[in-house]
Amino acid sequence: MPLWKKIFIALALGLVLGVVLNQTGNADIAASFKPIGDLFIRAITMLIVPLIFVSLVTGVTSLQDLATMGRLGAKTFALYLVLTAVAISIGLALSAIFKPGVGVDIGAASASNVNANASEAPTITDTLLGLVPTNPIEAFATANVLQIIVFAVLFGIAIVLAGDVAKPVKNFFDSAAEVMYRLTSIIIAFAPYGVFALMVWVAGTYGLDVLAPLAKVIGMVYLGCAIHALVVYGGLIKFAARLNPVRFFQGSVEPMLVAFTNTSSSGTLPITMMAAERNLGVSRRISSFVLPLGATINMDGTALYQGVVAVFIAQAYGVDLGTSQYVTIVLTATLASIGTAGVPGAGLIMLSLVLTSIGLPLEGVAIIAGIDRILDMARTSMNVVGDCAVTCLVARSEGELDQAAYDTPHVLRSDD
Ligand code: DAS
Repeated sequence: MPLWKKIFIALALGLVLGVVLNQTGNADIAASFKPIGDLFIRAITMLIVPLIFVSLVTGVTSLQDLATMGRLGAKTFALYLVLTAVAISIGLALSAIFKPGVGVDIGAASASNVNANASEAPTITDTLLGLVPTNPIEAFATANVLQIIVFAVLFGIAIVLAGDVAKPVKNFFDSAAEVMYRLTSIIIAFAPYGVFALMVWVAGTYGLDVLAPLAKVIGMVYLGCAIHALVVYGGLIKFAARLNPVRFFQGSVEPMLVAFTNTSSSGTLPITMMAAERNLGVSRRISSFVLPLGATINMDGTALYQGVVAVFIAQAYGVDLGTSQYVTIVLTATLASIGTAGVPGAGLIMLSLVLTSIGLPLEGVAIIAGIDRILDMARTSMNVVGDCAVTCLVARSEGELDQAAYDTPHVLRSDD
């Protein structure tokens, strides 16, 4: 049985068992599943730093020339930024049309939530300066993914420029990347167990009642993500890449489901890279460059969520937003999503940046905090699907997408 089926069954069973445990007053039993899910997340997280570094270095050194890398980088960044702005606009439009915040009882909603200690969001300047590591070892030790990416790209460029004298270093990284991919496929085999345990814990902890007062805003985020994925990504895959969109979503299903349960783009990255290569036929050269970048700076789901929630909070507090405030939300949420780390709950922290930019009360974050995990599941899943879409588009435009592999209904298997 292909891995995606095992993961989907695990997710469904976990959801049912979690809801039953919650409804029968056994939330403590559901909570006992969390360590199993955490073990899986830790195992995947263990891969991130070495996998990103060696695969990026290998990806860069495999580029024939630096002009190619410049072209790749320009395409990748342009697609990431434009798609994020489109995602926010969809989120804003949905909230403006369906008005999820009108009539919400702020007292009840915020009372049911833990106090959101949304730590101070970094300024845009801090985010840009912070891209350059003052100590690469510290960047590795603290898993600062953006700094690792910057160092890996520069390190790879230096290998290319050093020529033959650096051949042994290039060969080392080529084989190290192979080893890391093999290790990744070993750990991916445990995804169904991790997904099952996480779903039991989430469904058993949150149950259905906490969702009631905020059901509309949850619906808006999920609807927005579905529209953006199907219409925008599906449309680009079909009309820009001239590929079968159904195969695209089939090929993205493992990262989509794992991201849905672990709510971490970075934590899903090893699986996203395997799926891009094995299911979607993207060359390792492209995927090892585009995906690590995407896992940290491309967060269409997060941006859409911030668009929906900012308008929801304005409506809940009876604040009418003007055109300039909508424009501010688009710009701030786009930049905020670049600075958002690919870890659980990061979008909630960046939400304070968006709310501050348009003068909305930060208490609004407390309203959302209690259901943020539910929202994080959808937005992270879409963040990852967006990364897969851009990597397909870039690979296709570079002639580095294996059409035969893309069209083969081969999906990741746990015995790969
Ligand atoms: N959970 C984040 C991610 O991993 C997204 C978010 O929190 O908005 O992509």
